[in-house]
Amino acid sequence: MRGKFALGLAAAIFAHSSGNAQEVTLRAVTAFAEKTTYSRGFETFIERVNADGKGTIQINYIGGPKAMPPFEVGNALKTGVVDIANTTGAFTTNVMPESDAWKLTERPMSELRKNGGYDYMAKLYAEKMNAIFLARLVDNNPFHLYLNKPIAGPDLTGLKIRITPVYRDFFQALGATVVQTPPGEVYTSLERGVVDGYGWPITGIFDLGWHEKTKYRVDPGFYTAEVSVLVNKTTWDKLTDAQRVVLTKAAERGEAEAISEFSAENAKDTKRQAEAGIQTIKFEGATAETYRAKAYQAGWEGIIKQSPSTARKSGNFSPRNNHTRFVSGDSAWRDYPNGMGACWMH
Ligand code: 173
Repeated sequence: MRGKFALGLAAAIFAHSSGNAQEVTLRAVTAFAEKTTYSRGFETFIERVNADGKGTIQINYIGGPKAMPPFEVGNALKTGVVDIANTTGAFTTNVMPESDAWKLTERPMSELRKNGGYDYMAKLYAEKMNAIFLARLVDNNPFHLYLNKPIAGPDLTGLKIRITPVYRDFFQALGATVVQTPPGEVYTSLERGVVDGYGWPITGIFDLGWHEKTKYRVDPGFYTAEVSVLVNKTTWDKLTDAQRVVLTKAAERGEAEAISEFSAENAKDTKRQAEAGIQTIKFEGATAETYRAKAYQAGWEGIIKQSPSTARKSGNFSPRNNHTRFVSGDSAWRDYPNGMGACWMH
């Protein structure tokens, strides 16, 4: 009797489309503005699922930050308020501090899928966010510092810079005063002079008109942007194999396309920034190396600080050696017997 009721209820929640018990509809949100650079891959993913999944699985795209603030998406996904989300680790640190660590990866997803790095992160997403890490749709896409005041070297003393968790430790290490905002507040922050600059990847500054309020880009870039599709695990566990196949196929396709897509996008937006009059402040030689090394050192230290109960550092933080390690049992990276923890990151 009880079992029957429970089953009936599950079916009622789940098969909420058109009386067809075989077809399920998932609710989706994106943490980035609709139809902009960092939502586009997800929108293509949804189109593919909805085309391929007719009669099996459909996605109801609720929308972007107008529907849900970016920093709330992780929790909404975890609790099942939404079934599927397009977001980035920096926006979900309230639910899982280690999610921001994707920025420190220096290998493509195709390798991380093979060397254990993906498996390790996926396990953390399942445990801490009740999430299936389905596909990374942004890869090969560095972050940069954008400014309205010139700097002579890697010193941000006296400057106010817009950040998310991605940039906090690095920009603070360079002396900046930092102000966290979602992307939707960058334009007005620049316009009102609340900030002198901001962190953002190489692509996408044209989407919300920031080029109008940006004078300089600092080179080189640092880290790598990650934007990914997550599925609520409770929802996932209830799907049939056929429904999962539709999602997985679209996910694999999107992830495989990311590297070449962003190669092209990176080149396109770099050119477009120059054409829009954005000047490059270019650090070279040893200055560039120190700048990037500082980014990774501060980034690693920040991740470890965020995960103090489980993480411990051994060796030093230079990104090109194999000494950066989490060594406790359940933190983001462990010192795998073959050096995996170090090798998949570096
Ligand atoms: O700057 C940001 O808002 C941010 O953290 C981010 C992350 C991935 C892609 C684009 C922006």
